[in-house]
Amino acid sequence: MEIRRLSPALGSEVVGVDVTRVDDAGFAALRAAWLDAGGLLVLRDQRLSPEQHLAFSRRFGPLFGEAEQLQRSVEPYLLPGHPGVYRVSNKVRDGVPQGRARAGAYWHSDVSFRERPAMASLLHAIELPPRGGDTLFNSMHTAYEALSPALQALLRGLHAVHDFAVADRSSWGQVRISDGDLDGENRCLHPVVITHPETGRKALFVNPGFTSHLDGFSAEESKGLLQLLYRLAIREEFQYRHVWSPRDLLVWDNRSVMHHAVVDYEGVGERYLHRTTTIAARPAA
Ligand SMILES: O=C(O)CCC(=O)C(=O)O
Repeated sequence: MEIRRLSPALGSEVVGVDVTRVDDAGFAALRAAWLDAGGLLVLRDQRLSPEQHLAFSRRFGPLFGEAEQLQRSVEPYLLPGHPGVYRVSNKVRDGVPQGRARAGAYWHSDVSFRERPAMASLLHAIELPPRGGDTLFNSMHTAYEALSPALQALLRGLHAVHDFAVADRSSWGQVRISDGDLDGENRCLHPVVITHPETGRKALFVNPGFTSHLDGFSAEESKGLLQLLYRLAIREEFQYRHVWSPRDLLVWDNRSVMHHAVVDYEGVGERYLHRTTTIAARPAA
């Protein structure tokens, strides 16, 4: 197995590994490479059935869709017979969407609106358009570390409300929210700065996709401060842009990475990917 860093801020590419055949020592090496790369691994050329994708994902931890349900509005997009697999796609067959179209077309950290949000997300490319459909990743460790000590100290004492209802606004109405999704289980409070439980590195933990407001601030103060943080965090030098190849399997750590799908391929071609999502412990300051 060969590991190559992809960008200064985050990401490593791994070639020469078949994730269906890694033994425990191989998995420990992959996991260490993942953490070392700031929480983003690109595993090339993985031929995976949904069962193999799920089996590899479970090695990272319990899955949404299996150990705990995701929000109801994603149910139509789960792979029939495999509720742990969420389909991201612009394909429609006989009027039936084959996955969520325009999924994640805004900066976000998966499922941050739950008390136990997402840990690893594993996205596998099955069909890709001839061009476009890249995904952007941003290191929230690097973003935090680049802030002044004075701003870091202020942020370390703060909490933010994350709310799935915010996705409706951040996606310009593309994310349809089912009634049962607004009953409180998809809204919670997290520290604004979290400490990665495995590496001890601190990361900013707010995102435009799901963060509603800063606790204890006026609406205007909260909006201004969050916009400043997003502007400071989403800088090109903290990013890696992934240009997909068929059979790529990407594993990102939602405790340290935000991501953004670039939906520039409508009318260009069909895109179809499978995502599995593991459940993190409650984030701690
Ligand atoms: O389609 C992509 O590239 C990313 C989708 C996404 O943001 C997600 O699954 O959370």
